[in-house]
Amino acid sequence: MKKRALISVFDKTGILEFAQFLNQKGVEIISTGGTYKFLKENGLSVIDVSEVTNFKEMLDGRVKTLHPNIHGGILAIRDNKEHMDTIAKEGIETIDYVVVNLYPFFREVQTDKTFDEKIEFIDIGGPTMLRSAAKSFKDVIVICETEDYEKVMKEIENNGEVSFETKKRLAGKVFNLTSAYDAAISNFLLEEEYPKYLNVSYEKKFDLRYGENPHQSSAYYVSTTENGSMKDFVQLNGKELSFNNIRDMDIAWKVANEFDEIACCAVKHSTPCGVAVADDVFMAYKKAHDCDPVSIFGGIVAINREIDAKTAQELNKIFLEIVIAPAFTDEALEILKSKKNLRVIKCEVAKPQDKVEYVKVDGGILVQQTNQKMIDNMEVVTKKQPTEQELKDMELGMKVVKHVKSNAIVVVKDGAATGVGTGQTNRIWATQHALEHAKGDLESLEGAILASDAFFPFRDCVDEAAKYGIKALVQPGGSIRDKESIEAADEHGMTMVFTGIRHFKH
Ligand code: 93A
Repeated sequence: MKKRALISVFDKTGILEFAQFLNQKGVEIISTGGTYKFLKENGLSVIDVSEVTNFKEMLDGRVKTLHPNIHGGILAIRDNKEHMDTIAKEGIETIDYVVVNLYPFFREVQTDKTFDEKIEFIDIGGPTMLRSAAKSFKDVIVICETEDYEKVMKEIENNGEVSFETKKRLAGKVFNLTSAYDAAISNFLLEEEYPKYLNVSYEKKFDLRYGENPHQSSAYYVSTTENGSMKDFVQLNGKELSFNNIRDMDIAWKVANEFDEIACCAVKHSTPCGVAVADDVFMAYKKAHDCDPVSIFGGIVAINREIDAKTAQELNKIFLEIVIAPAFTDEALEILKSKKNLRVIKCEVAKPQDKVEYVKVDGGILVQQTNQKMIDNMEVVTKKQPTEQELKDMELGMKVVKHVKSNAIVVVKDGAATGVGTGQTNRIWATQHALEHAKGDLESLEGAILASDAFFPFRDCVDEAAKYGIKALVQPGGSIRDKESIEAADEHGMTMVFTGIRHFKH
């Protein structure tokens, strides 16, 4: 019996070649409105789908292919005699290829089109045909992505048929797509109720060489429904990005974007190891670098302004994995490009857009709103008041601790995070680490502030900070022993500010 292909594609890329190929193999082509017109205009002999359904396309195209003559032809099991008799009796012929790509809901939902216009991009007939064909994959070759035309043509050319394995894989891809497609629609309609009715919808951006370690396979996916910096960056130079690179770059960019002023953040192993603000880009980098000249080696540097030649020269003095910024002067780019492997990333300055984030646990997933509230209000709880500079440094400190794994303590002086205590299992160790690191060769940390991501459980952190000459502290407050910490601060002649907002990052 003559083979038939049903082709209905929104994206016409590559379809002419593929349809011509099938046609040469003696396959009859059936098509919907736009696809029919396109193929016909290009000289192919095509049958209009309405000839198969005996129905005109109706309701502005909402009903084109939703018909038993289509779905019977796809779903009938070929080696089931009863099925074949049934369709024969109804005058339905089998369909052996289904080639469909959907209305671009993923893309359109992110535009500024109206709500009603977006609704019209919900494809109904397309997913229905795809799902029918995918269920019938033993009998029907189903293609939902333009990139698969080539593969199918090759197999037919070489083997005269498409293997079971390929057919199964093509069917799997259909359900992968349709589930993401439906998830995107549900997220669009239920967005206000995030994360209560969240459905995960991602599409692959690219495969990665490996995951955190070389023996772990890995890929990078981006949201189909949400915007965000890590979706649209452009790589201008350097080696291919790795799993760890993208993760670190995301953190560096988030920290840099906490600031309206010129800011630089260096990240190493998903922890900020240098953060600074300054009046110019060069100084912001220099200060961030000097926070921790050891850890920044092999790190990632994010700057929230255009990078100039002078800064590029300075960046090139050490080995870095990535430099990320919204722009580069031509000269700066040339300088950075002289390092063949250095990944240079251009990314628009933007506050993080994710409304929710996930943490994977074995067999489950935790979903929460993203941490978007920095401070409730700056309440001075000691006799001593903070100076203007201390207040500024406290704000910087909170912006950094927010992105540092708990227990997190950050020491800040004159617009630079000079000590970062991260991921310790108790607060006093984090405090000691941050203080010791910030001190370096200095006599005292006088003039620096110390920021904590969560309340001090005891007065010991305050006492420890006092030993190093710290005179100002910022923390959320909220411990049952707050009084003891306040007393300690007063005893040492320190100022302490409560912010009211905890920034655990586990
Ligand atoms: O409006 S639909 O949901 N109703 C249908 O019956 C139907 N059949 C195919 N959308 C439908 N399609 C979609 O039309 C396909 O998924 C494809 O994206 C598009 C191709 O239309 P045309 O051939 O007119 O360009």
